[in-house]
Amino acid sequence: MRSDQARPVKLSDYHVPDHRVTNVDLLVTLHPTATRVVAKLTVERHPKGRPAAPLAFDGDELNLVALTLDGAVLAASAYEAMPDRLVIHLPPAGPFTLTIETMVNPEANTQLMGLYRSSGTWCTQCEAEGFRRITYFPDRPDVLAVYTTRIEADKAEAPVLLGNGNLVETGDLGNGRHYAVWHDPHPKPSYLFALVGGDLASTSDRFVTRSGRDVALRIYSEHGKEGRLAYAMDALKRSMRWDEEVFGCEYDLDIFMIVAVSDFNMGAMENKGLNIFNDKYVMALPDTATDQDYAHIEAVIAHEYFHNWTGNRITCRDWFQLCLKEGLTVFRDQEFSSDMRSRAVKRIADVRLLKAQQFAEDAGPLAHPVRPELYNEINNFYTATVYEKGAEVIRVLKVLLGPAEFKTGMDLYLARHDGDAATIEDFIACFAEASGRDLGQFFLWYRQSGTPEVSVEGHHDPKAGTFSLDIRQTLHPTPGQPTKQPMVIPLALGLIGPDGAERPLLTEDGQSVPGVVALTASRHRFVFTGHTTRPILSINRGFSAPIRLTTDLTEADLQFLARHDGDAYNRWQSIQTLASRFLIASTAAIARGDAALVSVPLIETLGAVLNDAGRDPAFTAQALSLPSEADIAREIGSEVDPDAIQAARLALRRTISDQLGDELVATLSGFAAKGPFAPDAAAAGRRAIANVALDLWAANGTESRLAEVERRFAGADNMTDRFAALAILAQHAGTRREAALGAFYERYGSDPLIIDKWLALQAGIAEPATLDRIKTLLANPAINFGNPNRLRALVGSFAMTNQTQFNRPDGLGYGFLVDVVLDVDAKNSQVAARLLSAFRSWRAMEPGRRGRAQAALIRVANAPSLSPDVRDIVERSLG
Ligand code: 0A1
Ligand code: ZN
Repeated sequence: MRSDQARPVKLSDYHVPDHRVTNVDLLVTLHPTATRVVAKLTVERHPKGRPAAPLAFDGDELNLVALTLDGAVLAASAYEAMPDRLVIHLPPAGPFTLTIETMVNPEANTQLMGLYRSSGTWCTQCEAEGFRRITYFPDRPDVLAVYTTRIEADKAEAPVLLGNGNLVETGDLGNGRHYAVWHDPHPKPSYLFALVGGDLASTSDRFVTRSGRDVALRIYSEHGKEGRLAYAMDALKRSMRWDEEVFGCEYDLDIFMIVAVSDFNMGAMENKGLNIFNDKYVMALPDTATDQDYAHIEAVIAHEYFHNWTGNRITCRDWFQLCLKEGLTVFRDQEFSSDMRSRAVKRIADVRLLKAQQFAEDAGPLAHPVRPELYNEINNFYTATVYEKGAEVIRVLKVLLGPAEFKTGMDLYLARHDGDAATIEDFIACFAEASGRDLGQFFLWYRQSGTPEVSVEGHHDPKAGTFSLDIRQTLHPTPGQPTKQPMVIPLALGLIGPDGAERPLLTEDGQSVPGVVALTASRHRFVFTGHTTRPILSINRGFSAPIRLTTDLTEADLQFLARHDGDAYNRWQSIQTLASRFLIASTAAIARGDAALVSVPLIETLGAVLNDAGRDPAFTAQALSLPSEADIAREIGSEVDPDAIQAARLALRRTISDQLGDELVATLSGFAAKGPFAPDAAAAGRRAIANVALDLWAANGTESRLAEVERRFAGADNMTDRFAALAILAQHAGTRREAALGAFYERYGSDPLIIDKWLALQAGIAEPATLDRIKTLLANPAINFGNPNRLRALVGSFAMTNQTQFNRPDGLGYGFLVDVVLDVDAKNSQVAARLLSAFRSWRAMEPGRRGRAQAALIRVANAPSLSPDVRDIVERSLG
């Protein structure tokens, strides 16, 4: 498998390909088990390649049927065809045509890479190295070719035949067969190739670009599900308009298609003109999707569409540059959602995700730079670090340069590199040139892994009227990086007077400074004047840098900021910091054998937040959502006892429930649903605050309160409210819970995407009986756990979110995950490797759990015949 390059693959070993392909003519004859692929390739030596190099194309489990060069059959001694490689020993010096015939079995393709079948539909997934499972090819992103794809199939089995680019021809072949020819004029790397064949339903629309191109829009799904595509279509049209208006990016083909399939390893894929989606990120109706689903659909539709420029028109030179397209495109989709919804609430949601996923990755054995320098298996680098931190790094750049220079740099990048396979250096050079700045130190954000820790101390000198800040930064060693250099860290800040008014930032010589300071060294002192009374510091506003921040802000300061900070993000952060500090202390008390603590200031602050809910309901919902158990574990950092954390958190929830009952009821009635369901941000915000209030109100488990939740579950007229009520009931053991879970299954049992919600909810129940419940569900023959979404919903949710049960002290949670990973690995190694990465924080556990996690990982390492994907994760996890 994939033996073209020595493993590990190193960025420093990059060299241009010896041969490149400029034109690809494909004939694909679809058959469930024996699909024939004839690839006619125009090949030439790369002028910078090694002059006498043999031709060596990649393959993966391929079966060569025929091979000709310029029409002539090659002698057996002239080439070597293996499942993973085709070598032609003495290829001609000038351009030539290579015709390669291979036979593949889509039905047997359980890896879901290359050409496979999902519910009878033929579809492809070629990123990162899937094209080599279809035909022999230099399957690397710096080989750009023009593709023409002719697809032939049985009309009844596949009335719909789709490819990249524009449709140029269709016709009848007789015998119930037909064909379609698609031509994509834009040169592209093989990972953006796609085709689809099947009996699909669709919905259509049109979009006229700003220069007048009339684009047909089409979204395909299984029959019977086409009624759920309207929101995705709406999100697509909004994305197309927004990208023209904000980034100046216009669509460049006559048709744009999205196909929703039910078996997919990731979220979605940006194939040129033919995006293929996990159906979870396409289909939504008020009765089937939650507000969160709607928001995800909007974001993923936008993300894939935005790749048309950042990823497709400008692609990556090699896979080390993955963040060039992914970080930038996440940044773009975040900006889009911010413009569509509330910017502050979106920022809070993004930072929550970043901390939960990326900070956890950065703190453990799987830490890697945003641009890695070495990999064994590229599939394992589609990570929160490449995506989410990759987006944060671009945000840091924007804060450092300011919006105008950032835009100039971005425009230059889009103009200069259109048609290129580019690098991060190319990208940053555009911003350096546009701004005239040296971005050498900034580049460390791409090279150094780990989350910078920044500590801030404020000193007020009333006599001198100064307020000074002493700031230090530290970056701890991470795998492969024992020593680090100081980073450039922009900190947006404000100084607030006791009256709540923002004070001007004045330096010692009386100069007014903008609201951002940049750290460049390990230590800095900033002195501000004009402060005869002590100001309250608001720092890292809007999460201007992705750092772990500690400050000497007191509890009273944080309470003050929670009410008065003009920066909404920091109002939220202050509440989180208050809650987090309290929960860490309470956890320690419980671990010592004492009772859980009580915090009057925290309860007061939450009460004030609730009373102010009308100002921004969606914000208030975020403000009232306490740090998760995993958040607290991450803050504690070592010797973690998940049971103590859970006890502390549950005790706080009970206190809130008991002491803020009246405020919670008032919120509940104040935000009761009005009128028919609408998925917009304002209506979603009202549902969010009502459901957070309901959850906290019921948290003390009072019979009457749970009965009210049950009533709301039964009476809900949309999935958001119904599922929120079910999630509350699921936290309280007893017949009420089981009845509600049963009723939900009864109603939605035939709808796999909704069953995923039901599975995930049960996987998250924080009780010892959960493991047996999961095992029983996994054995349920009515549920297809061969489907990645089902498996992730049950097993992935358990391992990633159920802190106490995955990390059971007896190690049975770890053992279960290992059993599943080893079983799944042979069928779908990407999904197995992702599940295994749930061990990423094992070293932070207390010694008992740590020992059991290590033993579980060693069991994986010692298993016979691991995939490269799982081998890579287990070796790095133990390393
Ligand atoms: N480029 C896609 C992500 C993706 C990556 C790999 C895949 O198959 C292994 C599929 C999709 C995106 O960023 O959306
Ligand atoms: Zn992407």
